[in-house]
Amino acid sequence: MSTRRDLTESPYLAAVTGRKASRVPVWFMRQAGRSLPEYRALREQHSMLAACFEPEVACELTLQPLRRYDVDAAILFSDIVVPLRAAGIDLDIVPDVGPVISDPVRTAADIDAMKPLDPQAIQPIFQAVSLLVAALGDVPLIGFAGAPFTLASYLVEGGPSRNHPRTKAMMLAEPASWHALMDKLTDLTLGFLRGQIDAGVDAIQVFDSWAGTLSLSDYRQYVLPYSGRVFATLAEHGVPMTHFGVGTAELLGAMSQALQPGTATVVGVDWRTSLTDAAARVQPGTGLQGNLDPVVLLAGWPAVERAARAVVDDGRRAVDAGAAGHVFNLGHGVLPETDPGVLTELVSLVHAL
Ligand code: 1CP
Repeated sequence: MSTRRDLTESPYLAAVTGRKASRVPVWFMRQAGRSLPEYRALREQHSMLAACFEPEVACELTLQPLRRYDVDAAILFSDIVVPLRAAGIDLDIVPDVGPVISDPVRTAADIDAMKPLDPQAIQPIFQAVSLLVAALGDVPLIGFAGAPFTLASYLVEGGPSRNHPRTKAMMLAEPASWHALMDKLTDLTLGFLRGQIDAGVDAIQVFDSWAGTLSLSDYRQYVLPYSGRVFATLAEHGVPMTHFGVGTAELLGAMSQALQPGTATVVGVDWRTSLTDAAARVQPGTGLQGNLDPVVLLAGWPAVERAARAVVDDGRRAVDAGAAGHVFNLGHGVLPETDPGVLTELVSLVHAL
């Protein structure tokens, strides 16, 4: 177990703990990845999963964007399905597709057969965190995991899905199976995050990327108790926690309830909701992260500049309206076709505003 670094001066950590930041902090979801030629070059030698389980490679892929962009945080290079793999589930991360599960989990017997996280198998990810903490200097490292619902969606569907029909069918028609599955995935998420915290990450983000597919009442009944258990259990570590999903306008209040009020908590917002509206929906004392539409980055610099200024202004209004702080980010991940030069300029602009 390592001791956490003292990063009191970090603008990112100031914003997520409700202190005044010296500048608007900025980082990008998927700042590593296919938009970077150096990423594509290194990935030619390692499959996605192999890269995640090789500490030196995961460390290098995490650092690549920091050499280009003056971002205020690094995010561990890994994937939300990595703990599933380390719990013995046969899966692959297929280029241009995403995670594919060989034997999807669909019956009570399938759920019963699910094993806990193998501490040995997951160790390389925590080693990557240790390497990064030593290499990063004064830049904070964000650890992450998938939320139980988004993990369940891949396990039950067997891969990426637009409407998540089998996942919703299990949730609504076989609630006992659903709750058993979510309980196991909550333990898995907790084990993955605890290991990262013990290895020294400075903050965590929980991705419930596909929660926006649910109605508010289904979210409250079938998902919130489990995401809530993740945050409640981790609150004692005192590490700032961000809760993110896409298309979650109607869920923002519930997602902020899942976070533990009174701790350093942030809700990630996509581009469909203004930060000012989000501030009115989340619990008092919650910070906000977001929310430039990643597609705007493909629309040329004048459009990027206009949109970025609007996000920074909206963030200021959100803070005036009670948000605990604002971290500039995209509303979802960097698209592979994004010009890295635009991101370099965007970081400079946000810092200058
Ligand atoms: O730089 C970073 O952001 C760190 C790396 C990172 C993170 C935070 C990766 C690497 N994956 C993730 C999280 C992740 N993985 C999420 C949550 C964030 C989000 O909503 O984007 C999700 C839903 C996944 C699942 C996944 N893995 C997908 C999505 C599939 C779908 O359903 O549409 C994909 C395409 C992957 C593969 C993957 N993970 C990461 C990268 C760089 C890639 C692409 C691999 C490649 O082809 O090079």
